[in-house]
Amino acid sequence: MIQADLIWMNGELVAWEDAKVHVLTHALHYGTGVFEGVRAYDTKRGTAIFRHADHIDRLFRSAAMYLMEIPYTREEIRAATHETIARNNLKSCYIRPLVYRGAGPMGLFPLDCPVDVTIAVWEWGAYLGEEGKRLGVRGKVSSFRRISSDSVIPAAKATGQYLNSVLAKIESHKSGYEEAILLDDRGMVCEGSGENLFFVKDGVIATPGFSSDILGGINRASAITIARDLGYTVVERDIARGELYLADEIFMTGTAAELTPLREVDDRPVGSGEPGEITRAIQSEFEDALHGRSERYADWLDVVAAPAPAT
Ligand code: PPE
Repeated sequence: MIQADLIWMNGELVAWEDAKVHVLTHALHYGTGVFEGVRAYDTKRGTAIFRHADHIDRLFRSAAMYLMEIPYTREEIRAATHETIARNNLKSCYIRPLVYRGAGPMGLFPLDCPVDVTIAVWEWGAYLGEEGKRLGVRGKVSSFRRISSDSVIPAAKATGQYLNSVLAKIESHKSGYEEAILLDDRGMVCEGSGENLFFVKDGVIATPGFSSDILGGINRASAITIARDLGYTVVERDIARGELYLADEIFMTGTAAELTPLREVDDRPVGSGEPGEITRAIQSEFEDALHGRSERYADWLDVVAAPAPAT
């Protein structure tokens, strides 16, 4: 991991090495935190954060669903993020805002614990590899089902919920695959361990909807918009596991993974075994949007003001 210099903690920038918590931090014991994964890109307009307002909104919604009140406004979180990027002199980076129950009374009842907020940034390359983005990755359906609304809140991006993704990720890694595909509690296709999933058959694009307990990915929303703008039909519907084996194309979207095609599922090639035409068309527009090369999606970018020159 490439370290940056400073991390924002409860209103202050502290040295990376000093960004520490107490061992009785509630979230460490019970997973009572919510977070975001955001990326900033080096664009011709300067360093620009992709769909920043949408990520901040989701952070506040995730916190609200777990009855955590964030002690800052959306605008304060936005400004703190800009400052953290600028003060670390990063042109492009991954951004990890985290809101968590800090050290306070022990025990499951969390509402008397403080709500702490941190924002870390660092340089992070392609999550599933540059080659993965170009040639596609190999996925395997996980033996672990995706968490369901029966027991937690899958639409929230909550730290404790990620034990589910972690189990699926370890299993797929140990079995020699790059990514896990989780089915929902009904056995329908849900998503990757950290990505949403799209399926293409006979020119129509399908993706699981919220009734499959997906995380509402911001890149999922972007891919849907781009696909429709390119003239494709996109439907949200249940996808059976067996349909994956009949797919012409499959791709995944996420902040870390960006848009990554799948070239194999459960050892069966997806389509020709190479990323297909529709995947390529959407990926190309999407990459242009991320990197500020697209006029059409220019308002998806939140440009970070360059740091003031030292006086
Ligand atoms: N599902 C899950 C479970 C998930 O974690 C992510 C993002 C998505 C879907 C896609 O959401 P979005 O980024 O808004 O399009 N996963 C984040 C964490 C990855 C990690 O390893 O940490 C991310 O991509 O930042």
